[in-house]
Amino acid sequence: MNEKPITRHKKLIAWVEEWIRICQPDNVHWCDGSQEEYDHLVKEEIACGVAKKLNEKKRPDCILYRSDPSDVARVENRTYIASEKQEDAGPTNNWIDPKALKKTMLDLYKGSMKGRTFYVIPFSMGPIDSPIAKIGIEITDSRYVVLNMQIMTRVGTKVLEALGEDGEFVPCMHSVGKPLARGESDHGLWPCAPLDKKYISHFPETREIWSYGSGYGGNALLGKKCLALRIASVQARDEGWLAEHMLILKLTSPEGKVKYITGAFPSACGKTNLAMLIPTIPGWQVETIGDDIAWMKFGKDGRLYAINPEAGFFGVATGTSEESNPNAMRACDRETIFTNVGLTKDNDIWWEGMGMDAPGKLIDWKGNEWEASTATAPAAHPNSRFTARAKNCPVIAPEWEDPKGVPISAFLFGGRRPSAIPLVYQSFDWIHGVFMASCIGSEITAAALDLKIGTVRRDPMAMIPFCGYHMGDYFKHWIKLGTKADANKLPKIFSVNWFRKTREGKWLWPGYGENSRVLKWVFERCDDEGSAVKTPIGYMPAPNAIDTTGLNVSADDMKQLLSIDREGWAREIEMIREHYARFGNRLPEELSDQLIALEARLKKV
Ligand code: GTP
Ligand code: SPV
Ligand code: MN
Repeated sequence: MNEKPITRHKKLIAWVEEWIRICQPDNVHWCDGSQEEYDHLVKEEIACGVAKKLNEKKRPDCILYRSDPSDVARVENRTYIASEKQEDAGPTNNWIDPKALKKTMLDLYKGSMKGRTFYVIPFSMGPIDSPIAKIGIEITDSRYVVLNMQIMTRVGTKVLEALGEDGEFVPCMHSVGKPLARGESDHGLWPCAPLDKKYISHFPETREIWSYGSGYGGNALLGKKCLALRIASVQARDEGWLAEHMLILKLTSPEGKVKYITGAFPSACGKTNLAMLIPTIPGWQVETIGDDIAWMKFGKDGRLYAINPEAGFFGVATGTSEESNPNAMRACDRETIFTNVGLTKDNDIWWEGMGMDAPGKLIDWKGNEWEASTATAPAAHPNSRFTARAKNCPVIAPEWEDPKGVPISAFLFGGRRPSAIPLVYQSFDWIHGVFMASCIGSEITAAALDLKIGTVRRDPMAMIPFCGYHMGDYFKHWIKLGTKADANKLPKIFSVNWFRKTREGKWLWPGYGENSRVLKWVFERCDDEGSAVKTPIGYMPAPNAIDTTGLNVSADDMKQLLSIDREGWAREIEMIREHYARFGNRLPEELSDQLIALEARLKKV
């Protein structure tokens, strides 16, 4: 145990001491980020029964957790942006007065760590030597959080060294909210508080994060959505950069030319899969820079450079298979934490869509016996996850930790849209692209606990749950960045939709590796090559511009994927109008003008 601070940062020490007084833990440990520390914590978790060691031969250094059934995903209706003024949180965020919220939460934090250890996790979002990186310090009483943070971020003494005696950090406070009485144990169960006691709170003006009651994913690994998106988006607005819910991939052509492309899709809509894709078209190569978050700043050359602030993948397990994403499968061969998947008889893992039948009887994510033939519910929770190290991904790009980032050529925006939205189209210019991104819609997935799965909601830039301020101002920020920049050096903007369905509910587009065909067209468009036709909605691939050699999609289906559905777009216009009405006078005029212009163009033809 490192009980004493391994830093001389006075403000940090004072902050930690204050929380120790409030939370009254039994022990304190400053994390050094070492392998020994990781191994020791794993041993403790296995000894107390909350984690299970997996088959060492099949999955070396892997463990399995089963969470509480009430604590399986982000909880959007318990997530707060507590800005001083309500209007600054905007219509898409939950707001509580920061003083009132702190009072409520302080009452909850009082004595909340009794019987537990108080861990201090110094972490860096981004390579420690990157000018784009930021340091956070997370306090937590969850060993699950410490272990996951060790994979997802850069943790430990080296971060404190970089922080020095007066460096800036984002304070991140977390407790699972389940104090233990003397002699009481968790009995091998996942500790958390009931839903109405969970708070995932952000104080944007003071750049603080307070999380209480949940141990799962984005609710508890505070570097991820809380810091790297909700707080960072506010910092990015103030400092003139972008913090986005985007994958970053490196695309190499058969001629060896390289372009970096980002993609913003809502939760569980295909970022990890696209970031690790294996192209089906010969000679093309995709490598991964990041799978969930991009921080982007303009370089001296006027181009936009992106880093992946994370060091691992907190990926959706369900549906990941040797066929759909072999690179993700390889990344979780070793040193991986699995959460809420099925456990096989030989201590391996299994989930729906893994590409093979369940091997006999399993233990499901709730800890019950499970058999495929009699099961009434899935063995793995639909939002079950793997936490894997980026370095274990076979296609991680050698430059993924380049401190200056990689120059971005294109932004893709998309969502799950069974109808209307074509496979791909390109914006006329930056503002039109911002317009497209601002009205992206997507069917809701299982990544958030409290929403109705399957209904289409508008999710601008895939940031609805993650923008830390008024979304109208966020649109303004996007417009301003583009207006100030050299238009020729800005990323080109595309809308993509891998999720079109037939009337019978079958996928119209095979997706996954076949998405490389769309990437190829995007690549060519970035060089002003690749033929396109100007349509009312944007530039669309000219007939035969998408390489369909060897593709098993009929010409009719291809036509449907790349046509403009008049009725669908008429409905779309109405839905965008409704969506825009939410932002009142904080909706930039440029965007309402874009909507009027789109409507006029659609009527003309
Ligand atoms: P978060 O980690 O929640 O942000 O999700 P993500 O955007 O990284 O989504 P991910 O790549 O994990 O995919 C989520 C689900 O969508 C998985 O079940 C995938 O199998 C499925 N999926 C991904 N790409 C495609 C695609 O091109 N076509 C189809 N039909 N499904 C896809
Ligand atoms: C998402 O929901 O977009 C995720 C998973 O990437 S979580 O870390 O829980 O936010
Ligand atoms: Mn995500």
